[in-house]
Amino acid sequence: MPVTLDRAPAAPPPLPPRRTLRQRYAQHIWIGAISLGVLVVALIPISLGLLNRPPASVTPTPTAMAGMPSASVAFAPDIKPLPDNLTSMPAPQTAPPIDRTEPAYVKFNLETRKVTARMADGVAYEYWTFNGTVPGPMLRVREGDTVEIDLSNSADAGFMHSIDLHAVIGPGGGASVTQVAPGQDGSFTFKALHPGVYIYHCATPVVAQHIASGMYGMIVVEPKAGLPKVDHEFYLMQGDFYLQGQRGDQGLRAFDMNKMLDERPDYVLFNGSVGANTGANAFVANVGETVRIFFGVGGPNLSSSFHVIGEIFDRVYPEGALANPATNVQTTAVPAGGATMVEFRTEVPGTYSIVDHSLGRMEKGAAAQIVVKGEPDPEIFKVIQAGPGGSGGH
Ligand SMILES: [Cu+2]
Repeated sequence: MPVTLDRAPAAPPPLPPRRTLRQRYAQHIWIGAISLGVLVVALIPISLGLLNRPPASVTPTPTAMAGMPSASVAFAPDIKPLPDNLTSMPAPQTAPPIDRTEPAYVKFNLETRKVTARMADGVAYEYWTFNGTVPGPMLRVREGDTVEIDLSNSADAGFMHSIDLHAVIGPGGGASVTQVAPGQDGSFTFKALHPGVYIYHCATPVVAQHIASGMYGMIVVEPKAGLPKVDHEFYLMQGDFYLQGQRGDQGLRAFDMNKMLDERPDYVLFNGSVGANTGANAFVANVGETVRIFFGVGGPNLSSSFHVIGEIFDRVYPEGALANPATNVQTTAVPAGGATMVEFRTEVPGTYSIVDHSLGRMEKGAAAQIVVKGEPDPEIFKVIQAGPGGSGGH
């Protein structure tokens, strides 16, 4: 619109426009943006250099490290040569049935310590353990018992550790009073109020790292009347493990935090190593006997679809609750941080594989076996004509 100036007084010469705060800062924003652009352009060649670093399995040469020391270290997986005389961990300690009919004061001594051991052929790992095994020892008490837990952290453990037992009612399941430094002890008592199959684990941050290093085990609280007698009890726990390097890399491989956070385990294991309960280490029973498996999942991340190939669970005590079992079950879900108890009677001889039916995990080590010995029963299972493929398949 044109402006009429006829009756308007003569306007004073205009002042230079007063800049608003926004206008003044705009200048700085532009300068900042241009500077950022220059920085990005300058970084492109450096980034391309990073992408051209050697693959993870190749150790950078001293020359390459001189050029970009921090980047080279970040790309080199922490894999050391296999230790001499490498052995698997011993089998975890199991616990016999409770034969008491009265409550008692029961004391357990647990020691947290490092153990470097075989995880798979050609692969070693520095486990963090309760009492030197993965899982830790099976603890067993009776409903109504008063239980003392004495936790000592070995002097060379290198880290603080603790214990959270899911059978405990109290702060942190005990973990709030057992954060013990290397060389120190912590202890507490609790009353076992609820029967069930429970797990325990270290609960020191980063908790998942401690669990992924092997710090878990089982505590069974038998009901006052006890559990039905069976011929065999087996103790088995599943855990997922995250190692530096690529699948197939050999050596002493360190824990990989990023894989753990992404939930991409290299190994999913029963009782801490590949083959801990297969072949010569398989569980053994005879035809016509009753078998009970206490099965827990330490995790830290994966649940289990627990299944015995070629068997049907006569009874499953879902989630370790020792009342009202489900009957005639093929596969039962066991969450991370959970447990179950399953029972069945063996009917025909053979080798029965115990698996997590998320079967990709069997390729990562999640398998155990029960060898059942005895006479065939053709009425239950009879071969008419065997296929040429031998004993493979599911
Ligand atoms: Cu720990």
